[in-house]
Amino acid sequence: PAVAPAASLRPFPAGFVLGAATAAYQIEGAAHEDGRRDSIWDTFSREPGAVLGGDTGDVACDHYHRYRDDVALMARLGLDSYRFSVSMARVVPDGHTVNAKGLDFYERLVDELLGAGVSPWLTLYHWDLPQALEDRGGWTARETVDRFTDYALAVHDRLGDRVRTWTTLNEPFCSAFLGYTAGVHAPGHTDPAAGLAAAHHLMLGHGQVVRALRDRDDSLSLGLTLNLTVADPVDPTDPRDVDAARRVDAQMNRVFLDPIFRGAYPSDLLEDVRGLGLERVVRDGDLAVISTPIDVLGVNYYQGEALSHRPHPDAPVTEAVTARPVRSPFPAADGVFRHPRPLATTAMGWEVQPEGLTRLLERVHAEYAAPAGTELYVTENGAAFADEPDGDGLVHDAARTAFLHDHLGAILDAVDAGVPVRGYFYWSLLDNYEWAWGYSQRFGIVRVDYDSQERTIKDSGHAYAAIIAARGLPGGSPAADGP
Ligand code: GBH
Repeated sequence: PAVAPAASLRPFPAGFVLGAATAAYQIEGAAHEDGRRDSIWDTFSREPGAVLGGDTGDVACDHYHRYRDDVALMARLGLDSYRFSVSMARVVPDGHTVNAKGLDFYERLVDELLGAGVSPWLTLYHWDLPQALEDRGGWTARETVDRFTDYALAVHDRLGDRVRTWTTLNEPFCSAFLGYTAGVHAPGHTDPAAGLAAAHHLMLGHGQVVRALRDRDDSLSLGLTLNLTVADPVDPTDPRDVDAARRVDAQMNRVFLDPIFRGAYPSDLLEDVRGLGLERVVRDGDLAVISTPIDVLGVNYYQGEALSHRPHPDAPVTEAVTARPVRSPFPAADGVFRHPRPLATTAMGWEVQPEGLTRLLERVHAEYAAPAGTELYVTENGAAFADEPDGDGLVHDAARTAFLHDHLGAILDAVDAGVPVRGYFYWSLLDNYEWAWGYSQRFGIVRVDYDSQERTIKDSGHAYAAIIAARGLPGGSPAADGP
């Protein structure tokens, strides 16, 4: 698409943060260097059939050794902020003893970012629990909450003077229900009760860490990131489909939003999961800790979904990548089935639905963030496409540029509707290790050649850099400009 004239620029609000995100296990490599020991993903990725192609994060993007070049890339793109995660398995390899060399790495990274004028946005937990803790029950064990708190304080000891934004968890839905109930993520269990126990302990860990960090320094900006969805009934006139959509909303969105913002599990959810032992996991006082006020809520949005009470022949209950046995991530999954819609899809098969992001932000703002005075950010959004370099060595990923443009437009639609969204992080800065999909899926605005570790900014990266430089979105959708 031609460069839009300045007149048709749709500006971002003043101070709007434009950044990109990654996570430790997906990019760092150096899996056993400087004292790092196995996390649950090192174990899981070695289980036969767990990850496509048997791929592991042993080397990944070798970011552990190339972080300086990667920060230089961020500066070239003009990113305001970089959202990264700290590997718990690097900092407390045995689950409790602090490994100074692990912290050294994050100190080097943060100093490099600050030197380049890119503001660090730190996530404490993006799924890499030390295997030593999993051996004692992982997130189903209450003890993990205290180990997580001690770990967070150790990271704060080192970086508290230079990192302002601290989020505790990335997507507890995935840690709990993809890891302990669906079996598609580490540690690979398929147990509805375990998923619920894990979800509760993850949130308790979140609340306890927010309290501990706030006690130390009340100027920090604290919160967490949730992956939220827009659950629509396939047939809005069929009460059974409406109920399927309600259940998914309860088990993906409200199971986290309500305890965190309202200090209680939703009563319809408690009804749905009756008999799965949640009441034996929750102790007096837990919900007060979980609902400790937060400054920021990060929303990760990839797609919405249409739910029916009827199975669909083409839609699996979960994203099974290999032949390994899996089940639905929902602990109360009876009569809950996803149906595909006539929408464009990405290489993951995920539906492209930017207007869902507008609706989601409006709802989360009105029902949760605004009453609590919590700032809203989109901390992930992005797409995998099968993009390969062209004859010119460049990656002409027009579909990703359109995806980025349309989702930023959807955020501006929410802003126009009165939702004060504060920023956006594209997922991901780099092509990287896409969990159960291994290296088969590329989400980056920067291509990584896994043989040479060479980085190439894709067309979408250049487009994003132009948007950041202009502080606004060029008018018209690139998708609509095509033939
Ligand atoms: C995010 O998770 C992650 O934070 C990031 O690490 C990852 O690389 C990125 O997105 C791209 O995948 O209910 O079993 O059918 C993705 C969020 C939410 C995607 C749940 C899959 C459906 C799985 N996920 N979703 S299932």
